[in-house]
Amino acid sequence: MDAKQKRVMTQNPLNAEPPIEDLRSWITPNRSFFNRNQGAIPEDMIDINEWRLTVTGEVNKQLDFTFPELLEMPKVTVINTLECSGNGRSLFKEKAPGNPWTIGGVGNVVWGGVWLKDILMMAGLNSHSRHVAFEGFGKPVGGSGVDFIRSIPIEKALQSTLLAYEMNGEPLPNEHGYPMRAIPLGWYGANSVKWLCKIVVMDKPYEGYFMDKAYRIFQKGQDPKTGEVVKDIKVKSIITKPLMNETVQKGNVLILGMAYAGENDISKVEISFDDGKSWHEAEFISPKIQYAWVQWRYLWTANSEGQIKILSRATDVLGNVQPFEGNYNAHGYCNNGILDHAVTVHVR
Ligand SMILES: Nc1nc2c(c(=O)[nH]1)N[C@H]1C(S)=C(S)[C@@H](COP(=O)(O)O)O[C@H]1N2
Ligand SMILES: [Mo]
Repeated sequence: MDAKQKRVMTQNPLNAEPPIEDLRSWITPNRSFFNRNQGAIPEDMIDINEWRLTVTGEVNKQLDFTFPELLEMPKVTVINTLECSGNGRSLFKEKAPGNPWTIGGVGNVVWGGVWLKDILMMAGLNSHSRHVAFEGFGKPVGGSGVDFIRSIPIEKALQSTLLAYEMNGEPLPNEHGYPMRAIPLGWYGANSVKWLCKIVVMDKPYEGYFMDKAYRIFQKGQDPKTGEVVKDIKVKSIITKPLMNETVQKGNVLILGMAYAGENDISKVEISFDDGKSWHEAEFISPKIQYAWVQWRYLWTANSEGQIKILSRATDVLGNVQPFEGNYNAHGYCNNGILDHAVTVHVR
């Protein structure tokens, strides 16, 4: 049987989500990883001999790294779940503009690269080094017409931000940011600048469209800039089996899913068949490590025929519990609502 294709939401720029079946493996294969682009993917792959990673701004000395120089630095591999903040948008009861993601705007990958910290230490920081801005290639298309630049606080840059050049053991595919992308671990995809070429250390957050207008959580009528910046991934669980509206046989039914909470570990996942009146604990069936989602399963005995709604609820180690309804906002970001992610099945 042929593998199902991704669901393309827009072709240019490319925005696409994998079939839900592809989210059933703990590691997401490169070909099944979602695509999210504000602009065009570089038509010709960046020439690795020409490419430099420039580190500038509030540093003691500007540095230009060649790709081989970065390969010689200590290599780290990290398993990290990357989710687009718009994931789950189409599941909000109220419509929000943007790509109509269901649950597939997320994937878990073995990233290989170098710590941003190592590079910043080589450049040398000073008391004005407060934020780190990432600039990537990528021709702007569509409404915004501006470059994709994002900045993160220096603390995050020094603690847990990877500069990745490998995705599941392969060089980063062109559409996923070849030759390098920034990955603030456990944070939403918007912070993961692809086709990275310049790092600017700044004394304040970078100001621009993708910092101040897009990727802010605000309500209609509110000034976007007063909203919270999209940063760390919120606690969430998804059901990957059965599929929405699937027909299942009476008897034993295997329920599978993933749970993740960005920087925090998941402590439990529970399942409900009665709209949240009673909960049953699911079992973890994958490795459980920081920044990576955990796979869970629940073996359900479906006793009666008819339509049943399956709910899943994740809790992280800090006690954050997935809410019944996601916090609706103008751009439809960060939907982690339990009800919005319920799966209805028909028992025969
Ligand atoms: N240069 C650049 N980097 C980018 C983007 C972009 O449009 N241009 N999109 C961001 C967003 S919103 C997400 S969710 C992720 C998506 O990465 P992917 O296409 O590899 O899934 O890349 C981020 N990095
Ligand atoms: Mo995103």
